[in-house]
Amino acid sequence: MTKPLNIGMIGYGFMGRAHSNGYRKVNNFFPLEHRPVLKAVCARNRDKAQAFADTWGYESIETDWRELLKREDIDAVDICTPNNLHKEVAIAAAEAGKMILCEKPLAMNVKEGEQMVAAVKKAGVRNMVWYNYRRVPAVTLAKQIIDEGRLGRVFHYRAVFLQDWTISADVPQGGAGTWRLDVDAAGSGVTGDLLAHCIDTAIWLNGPITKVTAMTETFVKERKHAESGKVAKVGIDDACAFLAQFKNGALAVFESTRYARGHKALYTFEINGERASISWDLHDLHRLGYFDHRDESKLRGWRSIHVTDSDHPYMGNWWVPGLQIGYEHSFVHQVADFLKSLETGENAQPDFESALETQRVCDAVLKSAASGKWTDVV
Ligand code: SOE
Repeated sequence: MTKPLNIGMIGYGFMGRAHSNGYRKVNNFFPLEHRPVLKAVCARNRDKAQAFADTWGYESIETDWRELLKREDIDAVDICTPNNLHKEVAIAAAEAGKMILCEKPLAMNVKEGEQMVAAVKKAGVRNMVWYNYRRVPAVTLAKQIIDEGRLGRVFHYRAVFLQDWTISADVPQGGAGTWRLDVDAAGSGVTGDLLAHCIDTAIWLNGPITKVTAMTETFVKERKHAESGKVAKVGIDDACAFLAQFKNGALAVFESTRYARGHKALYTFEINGERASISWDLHDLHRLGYFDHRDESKLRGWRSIHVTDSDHPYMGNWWVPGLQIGYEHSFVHQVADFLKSLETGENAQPDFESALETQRVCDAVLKSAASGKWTDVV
């Protein structure tokens, strides 16, 4: 018999759906001691909360997150709100003794993140941040290849995350989905929303980033606010590019924008080492590019590894070799790893403390863009 883990979900947007889907599927594919039970979903709007509960099978609804935290039948709180609520909810959840699964980025800035880390440590509650791309099997395979030392010394890391959905000046700031354009709700633009993914993966694969130099641009300077209806200054970065150095000496180039016409969610990275290189592309997420200079020269070339074999990360739990999975499964894997952490006693990664490292890089990037200077990650 599996043990129930009662989930209280706060928020019901895109990520609320992605996480709920993960909770619902995980036990069908991963043998685990615990089983998520969709106990309650919380949103300010009662009708929307009820509609979400009906669609996803939540047993009950709340319209005030504080009431959700008071409930004794909730074991774990999933924070899927806009970023400006992460800190307050997470600290209150920790004080209420709840486990916390928080959507990325951890916080609006490092100061908030530090308070959140202190709160979960003090309360001794299990915690995790949803950086789902680590759990795409091809990305996890990249980690294994690197940890096996196959690349040798790493020289270069290159990552981009490109979108094009905010080019029109008619896209509002604030409101469902478009809160990502409102600096008061999001904290930053592409830096916290998209580069945070690239940075999390980069630190995981190649170690700490020590310094950065960045530039940002806000192409559309004013937008109507969806809630007030008033035209207001846009405070987020629409685009950001930065150079970085890792502690291991490798050089990095990162770029993100929501103005790359034709790209919807093009997250790619390439790593060049002394002996081998790796590349990955979210639009072809089940493949990993691998080049090994030690191959016999007449056969040497970039391999395109179809990461669907049963000895590839997570894949033994899905279909038969050759049949691929997709984006949604990265969330199923993250739930599986979280539930596994209840068995092992170790936090599933990244936990708040580890996600704070990504936040430190984001803050350094924004600071550097403002000052025009190289900035240490502190
Ligand atoms: C923004 O469009 C967004 O949905 C991000 O918020 C997600 O974190 C990213 O995975 C996809 O793009």
